Amino acid sequence: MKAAELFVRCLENEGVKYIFGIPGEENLDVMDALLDSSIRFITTRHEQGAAFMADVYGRLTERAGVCLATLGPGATNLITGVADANLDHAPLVAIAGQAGTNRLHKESHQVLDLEKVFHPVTKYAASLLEPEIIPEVVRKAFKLAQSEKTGATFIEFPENIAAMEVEEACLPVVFPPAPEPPAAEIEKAAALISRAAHPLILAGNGVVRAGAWRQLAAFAEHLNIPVANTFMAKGVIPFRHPCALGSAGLQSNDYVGCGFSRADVIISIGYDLVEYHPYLWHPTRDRTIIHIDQLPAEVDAHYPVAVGVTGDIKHSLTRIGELATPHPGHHMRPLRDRLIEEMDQHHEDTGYPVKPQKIIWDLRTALDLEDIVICDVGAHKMWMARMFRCEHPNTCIISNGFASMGIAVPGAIAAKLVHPERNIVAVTGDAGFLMNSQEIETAVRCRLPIVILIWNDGGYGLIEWKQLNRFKRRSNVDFTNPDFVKYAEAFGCNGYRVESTQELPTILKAALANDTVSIIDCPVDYRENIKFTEQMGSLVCPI
Ligand SMILES: Cc1ncc(C[n+]2csc(CCOP(=O)(O)OP(=O)(O)O)c2C)c(N)n1
Repeated sequence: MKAAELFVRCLENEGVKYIFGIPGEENLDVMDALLDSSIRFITTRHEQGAAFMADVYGRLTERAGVCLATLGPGATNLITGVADANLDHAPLVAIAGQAGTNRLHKESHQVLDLEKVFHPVTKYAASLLEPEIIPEVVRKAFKLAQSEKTGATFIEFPENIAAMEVEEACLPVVFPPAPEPPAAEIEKAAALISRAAHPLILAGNGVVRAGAWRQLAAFAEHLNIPVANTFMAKGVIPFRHPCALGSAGLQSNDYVGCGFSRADVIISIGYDLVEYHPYLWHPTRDRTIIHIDQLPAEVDAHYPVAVGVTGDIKHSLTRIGELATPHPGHHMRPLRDRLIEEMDQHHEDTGYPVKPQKIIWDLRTALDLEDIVICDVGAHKMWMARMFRCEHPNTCIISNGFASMGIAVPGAIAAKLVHPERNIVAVTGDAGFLMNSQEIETAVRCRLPIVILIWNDGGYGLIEWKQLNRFKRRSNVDFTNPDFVKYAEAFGCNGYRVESTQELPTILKAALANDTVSIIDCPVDYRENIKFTEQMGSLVCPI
């Protein structure tokens, strides 16, 4: 068969259902072979959108999302989304066309050394320089993307190789089990936890990747230990659970920060340093840290590990839970109570523009607990991370490793493909929305009814917040917006503008009931940002 056909067979063999991307001149054979495949190609309007779709597909399924571009500019357009997946540990395989091998040695139209370009943003980058290596390269790209720590890989496919004949077969797909944690480390960890006066759990995205959230909740409940989660681990313990302290990750003081100050033993579970710098939650460097993860800890002066329990997280939690002595009560309960008071504080507020807390309240009320929100990056993300309650993991997706703006709209499209039965909402700033808003055409064309909720402040809100905190003045953060209702209508979507705070719940309900894409322009009152900083600046810990 043709090498391009073998390549597509190998992708099918890996269980690939969708490829997100843009065809080009240098992948004609692959695009043609896809016509005879079970794989559905989702044609996007920008390669960055395709990469973000693959990124979020990977987060929601634990199987690599796949994106495809042509050589040169198509491939470089993929990079932001690929880097996002890699640093956030989302499994993703990126594919790019390449010029024929007979012109790679010289200056040549659209040619870049893509293996080198992708090297810093992937775990593995390879070129298909011989048709015979296709089964190995594809298997390796998927195996590495899908093994801890999951991330991005890259395959470059020169056009002359794609057109060659080859006789090879795809390799069997095997998922190696996570290794057993060593018994001695489990015993040491259990002893430290039993002796602790104020233990605290820090749960990260690795708990989601390991599918270990039930074991985490059982562990916390049985031992009576409070749990702080990173932004990327929202929902790993249901927020209604009395042990849940909420999200850690804001760079300012917060109630959850009081928990870290008070804790003597911090049990980090599936936590990646990229999610929340250790110097922010462990400035004193003097607490006992127990590291529970599939892999040994990254080196960091503020993350000195007393005991590292590496191996299957589910197994580690169950075994340590059996051995450790439960604690009598969780003294950090007031931290949770204070956070809940704040979440409830503005739910009847009628001030306009709408306060962030009120938008979150109305959104949470409008959605079912299994519905999914994809957050973009900005001030809205900080509010959502802190105040949007999640009862299930992967119901509020936040990019907090690479933290790239522009993920929400394409991410919501991928989420709708994975979970057509759930409501999917992209929560985005006005700036992040316009970075990839062209993908609403993709959503409309593919009949994927998502809701896009724009927090409109006419500027780069988060940056303004930081500037005001640091310098008490603003530098170059303002812009003007198009009329988002007309913009929506031009794409064939339903557009809404929130003219008064009272109408937000009705608009959300109407938008969620639509069978096409809905865009809600919601003016937001970001004076709350500075108020929040001041409030947290004078925070007196309630424990
Ligand atoms: C691609 C990218 N460019 C720049 C940044 C830096 N950045 C972080 S938040 C932000 C402002 C976001 O503004 P907006 O989307 O309107 O959201 P808001 O902060 O107003 O809620 C910027 C510029 C980034 N994280 N990603």
